[in-house]
Amino acid sequence: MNSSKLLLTLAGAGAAVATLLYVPQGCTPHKSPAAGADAQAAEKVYVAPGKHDEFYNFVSGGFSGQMSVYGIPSGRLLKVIPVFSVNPENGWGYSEESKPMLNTTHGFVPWDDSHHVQLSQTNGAQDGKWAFINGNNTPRIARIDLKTFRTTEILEIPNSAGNHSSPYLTENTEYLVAGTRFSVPLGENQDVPVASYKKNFKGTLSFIKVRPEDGRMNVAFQILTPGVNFDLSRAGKQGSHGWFFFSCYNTEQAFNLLEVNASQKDKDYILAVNWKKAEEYLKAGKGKRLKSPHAHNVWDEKTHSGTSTIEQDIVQLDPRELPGLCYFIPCPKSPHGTDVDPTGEYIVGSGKLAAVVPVFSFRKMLAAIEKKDYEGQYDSIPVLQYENVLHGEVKKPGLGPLHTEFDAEGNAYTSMFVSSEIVKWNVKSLKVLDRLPTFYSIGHLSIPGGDTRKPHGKYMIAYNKITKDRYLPTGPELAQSAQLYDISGPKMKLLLDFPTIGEPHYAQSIPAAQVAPNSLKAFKLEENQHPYAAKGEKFARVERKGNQVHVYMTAIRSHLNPDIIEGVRVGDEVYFHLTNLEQDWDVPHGFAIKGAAENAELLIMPGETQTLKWQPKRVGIFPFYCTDFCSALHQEMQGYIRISPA
Ligand code: CUK
Ligand code: CUA
Repeated sequence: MNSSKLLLTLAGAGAAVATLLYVPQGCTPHKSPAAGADAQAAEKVYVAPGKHDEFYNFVSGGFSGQMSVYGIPSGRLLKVIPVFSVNPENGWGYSEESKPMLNTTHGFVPWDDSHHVQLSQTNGAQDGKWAFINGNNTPRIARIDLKTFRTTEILEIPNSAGNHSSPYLTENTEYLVAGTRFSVPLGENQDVPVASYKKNFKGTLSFIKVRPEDGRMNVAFQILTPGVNFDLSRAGKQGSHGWFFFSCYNTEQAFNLLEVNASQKDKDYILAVNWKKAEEYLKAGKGKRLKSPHAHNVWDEKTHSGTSTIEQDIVQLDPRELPGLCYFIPCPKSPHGTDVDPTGEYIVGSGKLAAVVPVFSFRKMLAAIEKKDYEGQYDSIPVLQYENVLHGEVKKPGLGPLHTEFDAEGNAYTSMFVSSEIVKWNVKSLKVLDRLPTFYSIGHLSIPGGDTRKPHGKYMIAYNKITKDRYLPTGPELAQSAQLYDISGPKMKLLLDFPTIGEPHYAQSIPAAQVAPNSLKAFKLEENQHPYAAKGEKFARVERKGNQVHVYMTAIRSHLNPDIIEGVRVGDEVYFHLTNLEQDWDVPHGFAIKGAAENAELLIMPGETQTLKWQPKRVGIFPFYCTDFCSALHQEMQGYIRISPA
């Protein structure tokens, strides 16, 4: 059955289920035969009022461009962290301080499509310092600091389009990678016919170095590749540390995937990259320095502001000239996920259109490389022989395998998009142990620590592409959905559904105990080095510089100061620099002004300064106020600004 047919069938089934389950008001619902089982599930996900969840779950927002944070097992939404898209709720991308964070070489780009979350690791285990997420559309990687749950760095990836194979990382967070999905022409002359694809279009794999002390990222080097499409990637671990594995499709190098089917070949590839070798080549001065402007945006916690610089150069390595750097492993039918098990020995390929799940052996790969046991070359890069690298195949796994994660007992869990199920199998024996449907059409799945050397197991979360009848209908546009499973026993068990913000692709979870104790409560006012901070009510004032009016405003329960502003004219640029003087946890103040079309509100955390720019266009009296109910006298936190004729 082809995938669209199956999807239609699923949709049909969904509608039927909806008809069965929808109980109009006034009817008595039938007692569900599964009531006993449901009560057990409820007990497992119930987190009593005032109690905390066991795990944080960081979920990519897909086309919302954000990251959301849930508690597991309750499925409660704790926070939406704005990353690549503006967020009027707290002024991200609207405040003068956060605007530079969304700068790129294309200018201000306040939207993206974020697919994959990666939590930082030390010695192959989660360390709770940072979360990384990719921007797929305008190629970027962001770093979120888990002390503040804020985006503190965004790096644009040069020579890339569709930053999909990203931001997977090595087991000491030495490198993050960013593999380009769309091959594109590189360099100065990009005005070429699309039909010249084979000649002019190239792929790149970026290796981003992460500075251990503060997480700061920079492009260490790029590997030039043939014009294929890179999809996903994973680093080796333990024995295979030093290698990275990238799945790629369209090895036909077709530029029109509709007319020329990109899946006509029986096998595409997983590209194995020896990044330790790359480091040696770099040291020996082998790379080519290329002009590749890219934006690098960094948030400073002392000034509470972002700055954007355009960096110019990168070093590119060409594997055609550098032996031992790259090898292709054949992988059946349009591989999507490529995942490495906790031991680092097994590499799982997932051909979207394949009837088996191939599992490769790292040791066999090394042996084949040693013996130069190649089936040939692809664009001057050696291609290993499928059978010689294969550990074995999972037979009849289901339809449309996409992604695999692991538990601590040597088992793997693979998502099946087309047959809409999760299949549990044993990595050594390759035997299928269990399968369970998802509702509906699962994409990624995630086990806490399931991509590390030390999976925590216990839960698995499915991130589904289709919601249909799972919740009360909300018109044609529905929230997307996650499902929580108990995987502590031999059989998987569905516990809970919870809706997500945007399309959830990959997500990761971490024990709350590794993050919660470090969570910051307030910024220290005395450390505030914002150039326009007013660190006490006595510093509140208005200063004019030409046509710029700077309002140094303070907020503390329960007044804004100054609260009456006059002497401002149409044509002036008004900057409201708000400093929140509070030092108590959970006392933000908000700020908004009538008719400020170019802005949203500000939400200023204790000890912090943020700026709203306003260009008044008409004469009048304009009220402003605090938007966050902060005390019994919150409604008194208000004021007026008078705008006079130019
Ligand atoms: S992709 Cu979304 S289901 Cu962008 Cu990681 Cu596989
Ligand atoms: Cu401050 Cu309401």
